[in-house]
Order: sequence, then C-alpha cells, then structure tokens
Amino acid sequence: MSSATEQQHLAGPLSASVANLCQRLQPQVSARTAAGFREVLRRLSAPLQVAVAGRIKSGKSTLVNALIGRRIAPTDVGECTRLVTRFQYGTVDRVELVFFDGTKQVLPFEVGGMIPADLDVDFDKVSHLEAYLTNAVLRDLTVIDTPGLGSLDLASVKRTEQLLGAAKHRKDGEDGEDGEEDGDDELDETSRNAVAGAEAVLYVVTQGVRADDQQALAAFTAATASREAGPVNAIAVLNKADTITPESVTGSDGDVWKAATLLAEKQAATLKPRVADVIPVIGLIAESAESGGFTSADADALRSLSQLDDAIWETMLISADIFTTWECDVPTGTRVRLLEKLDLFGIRHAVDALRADPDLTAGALRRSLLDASGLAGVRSRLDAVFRARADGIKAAAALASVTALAHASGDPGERQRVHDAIEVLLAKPEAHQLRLLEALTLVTSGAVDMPEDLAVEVLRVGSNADIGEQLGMKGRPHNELSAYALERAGWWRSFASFGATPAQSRVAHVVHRAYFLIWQQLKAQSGS
Ligand SMILES: Nc1nc2c(ncn2[C@@H]2O[C@H](COP(=O)(O)OP(=O)(O)OP(=O)(O)O)[C@@H](O)[C@H]2O)c(=O)[nH]1
Ligand SMILES: [Mg+2]
Repeated sequence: MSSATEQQHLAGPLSASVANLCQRLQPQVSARTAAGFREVLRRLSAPLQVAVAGRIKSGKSTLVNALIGRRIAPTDVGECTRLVTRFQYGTVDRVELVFFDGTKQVLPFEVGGMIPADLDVDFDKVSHLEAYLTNAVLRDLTVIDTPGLGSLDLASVKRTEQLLGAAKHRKDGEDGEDGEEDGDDELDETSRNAVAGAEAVLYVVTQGVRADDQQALAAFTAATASREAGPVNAIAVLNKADTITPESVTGSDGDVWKAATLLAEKQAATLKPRVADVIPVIGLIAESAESGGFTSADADALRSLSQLDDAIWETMLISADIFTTWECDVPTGTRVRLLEKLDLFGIRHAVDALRADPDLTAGALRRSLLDASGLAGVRSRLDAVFRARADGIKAAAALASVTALAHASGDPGERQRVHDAIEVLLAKPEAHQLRLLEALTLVTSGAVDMPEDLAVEVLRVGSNADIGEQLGMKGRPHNELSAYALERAGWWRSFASFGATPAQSRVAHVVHRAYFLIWQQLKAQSGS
C-alpha cells in the first residue's frame, strides 16, 4: 500500500533509459537474469537509497532523526541501535520488524513516537526494521540507518552487510501487494548481491578520524555490493562538532565552529577522493531543534539560567558534572534534560542568545539553535550531491547491477547481448553523463591511475551539474567558458591518442566528449 504512490516514479531521463534497456532485454535473457532485471526496475522507480554509515556511537541515528525532523530512531543504547532500519515514505506511519525467514511483525511506536529501543522477540532471528513514515523528506530519499561500523559487535556488522548486500527481505517489505513478485523470480544469492546495496552513502565521522577510517569506508563500500562509493554518491559529516576542543586545532582562535571547519577540511583531505565533502554538524542540537525535542519549558529553564551571575555561570559550564550538581534554582532534573538535549555547547549558545536579547521567544531560540547546529549546511549538500544527481546515481547503480547480472549468468551469448545493448545506450549523447560518472568512479577509486591534476579535473567535470562549476570557471563570461571547453576538449583528445595508457585513453575519450558536449551546449545557448 505504501509504495503505490512511488511505483512508477523514475528519477529522470537517465533512469528512464536504463529502465527501458531492462525492459527490452528481459525477453532475451534467462529467467534468472530477467528476475534480476525486474528487481533493478523496481529499485529504479523507488527513491534514492542513502545509507547513513560510520563508527559505533558516532551519532548516526541522532542525525537521521534530525534529517527526518522527528525523534524516531532509538539513540544511545538498546537492541534496536544494533539493527539496520530503513526509513521510507508511506501513507501511514508504521514500523515493521522483518525476520530472516521473511515474516514480519508490526511494532507499536513508543509513547512519544519512537521506535522501541528493545524488542520482545528472539533478536537472533531479526533481519532489520522497516519504518514507513508520512514524511516529506522521505518522498525522494530512503534513509537507511546502520549500526556502527568498526564495532566489536560482529553480529550487527554481519547484519548490515547481509542487508545491504542482499535485498531478499527488503523486497517483501516494500511491495508485498505486487502479485507477480512470487515464485520464479526469487533471486539467488549472486543476483541479489548484484542488485542490492545502497546507492549513496552519508558517512558520519567524529573528531578522531583514525587512519583506518579510510578502511572503514572501503569496508562499507564493499557492503554496498557491486558499487563503489565516490564523490558522486558519498558525502561525510564531521559530527559532534560541539565536543571539539578548539585549543587542539591550530588557527581556530578558540572558536569551536572555526575549529570544526578546519578539522573538517583536514579530514576531507584524508578521506579524499572517497567522499565529496566533509561538513561539520552538531547532530544533537539539530535533532533537538528540528524534532520538537526542544520545548518551551526548556526555553524557560534556559531563561532562568541566563540570569545567573557571570562567574557562577562560567563555573557551571566547566563540566557536565558541575553543571548538574551546582546549587541553583533550576531543578537538577531539568538541567540533566537540557544536557541530554543540547549538551554544554548548546546550553551556552542558548544562554548567550538570551543574554543578548532577553525577549527572545522560545521559537526564536529554537531557530537560533538550529542555525548553530549546521544542519542547513548538511541539507544543502544532500540536495546538491544526492537529490540533484539522483537520476545519474540511480541509473549508474542500475547499469552496474545489469552488468553484474549478465556476468553472473554464465552464458557468454547473454553477456554479449547485454554488453552490446549497454554500449548502444551509452553512445547516445543524452546518456553520456552515465559514461562520465563511470569514468569518474574509475579514476577516484584508483582503478585507473591518473596524474593528480588530471584526476582533479575529471572529478570537477564529472561531479558538477553546473557548466561554470564543471569548467572551474563559475561566473565567467559565456565566450570564455566556450573557448575553454573547446580548448580542453582538444587537449583531452590528443591525450587520448598520445601519451596515455589504454585505460587512461578510455577515460580521456570520455572526458574529451564531455567537454565537447559542454561546448555544443554553450554554442546552442548563445545561438538562441
Ligand atoms: N555532544 C554531542 N553528542 C551527540 C551528538 N550527536 C549524537 N550525540 C550523542 O552520542 C550518543 C550516540 O548517538 P547515536 O545517534 O545513538 O549514535 P549512533 O552512531 O547511531 O550509535 P550506534 O547506532 O549505536 O552505532 C548519544 O548519546 C547522542 O546523544 C552531537 O552532535 N553532540
Ligand atoms: Mg544508531
């Protein structure tokens, strides 16, 4: 029922062309491959699947709540934090527990609308949770909350891998009403792995990105099945920015947010080219401000605190312990609650705001906290990287699945037919973006070795939607853009012919064509 509205919804022309390819090929391939193609088609018409991944307790669920604008995912402790939860759009709010054998059980929400933290069932039999919510954000993004990577809890890591590497149970969860889904199209393991996996990744890191976080990201990539994560479909956030000690970051001038920004830049260099960006955020404050967690009672308590003597106030802010135990008019319980919702940094921010303007309403205070959380920055990157590119990301993921399915079939004739059809598709100018995404992934994953400056150029051309940004010349006059595009087209063509390895040459041809198409587009614009 829940998926009726999104059933035939494709993200754009690229997805449509891949869907078309699947449909046309279906009668020409084995029943098994055809079943895989049906699954690819089904995924193509569903919203972009974004997995939120990262180390244990990095604040993934808190951030998911902030993004959805509702405190629904259990945070901190409890069994359910060890489960994958898929948040998707539905017409009625509903949470289902999905077992490994495919059976499901509807879970009641807790008072306050959360998913219960603990379950009254045999945990070992549980595959994952499906949450259907009438939430606008989920109309074009399905958000997958995952248990922490790098945790010692091997069972949850295995669960995550199984789920993201296998679509079996999810399929039931999404369109159980689809009658033709039964029997012969039950996918075997190989096909399932070829199709499954999240299409995009939001990677949550905290201050201490360790050297092996690169590795954690790579491990996650492996779990997203046949797909490589790269700057096209992966972004990172530096969460818990409020807990950074600015003194530990040179150049921060004692400012937490400045320190966070500097650290995020440093981490971007470490995680490059796996992710597009590292954006600092304070998930906890974002969650409280965005999900109704921050109440007018909290605002009143903060107002009382803002009237405390300056010296006392500074002393209280030294640590959470002192803050809660210091003798003052605001009850201890209230202070504990404030800490849980805002932590010391948020509390200080709110009190500063109230001191600057004692007439600040609870609503205005909430907005000020939201601003301080940096959530808007994450939202706009999500829009720019995921939402705007959903068509390309989904189409590229689908093509990778189609290729993997053909490979898994073991029939050379079938493999050739699929291969030929893909080549025909990619040769069309309107599908060139897919070829470019593929080339970009080859370069950023290191599969094709490129000199640093050329790799940067491929990244720029391949991962931007705007022509000015693609050329690295945003805001420049039209004729300059046009001349530059033509010059680079020529350069990449000669690089393709001379002075390149065969693998580099293939990439160079694609980049040449990209510049040429940009030039054509610019010419058409100036002509009209
Ligand atoms: N100070 C601070 N605490 C945060 C922030 N984000 C999350 N937390 C706290 O960190 C703890 C863990 O948060 P979760 O959202 O459960 O983290 P998680 O990554 O989902 O944890 P697992 O699913 O168990 O791996 C909770 O106590 C949160 O309140 C933040 O931005 N600042
Ligand atoms: Mg969690």
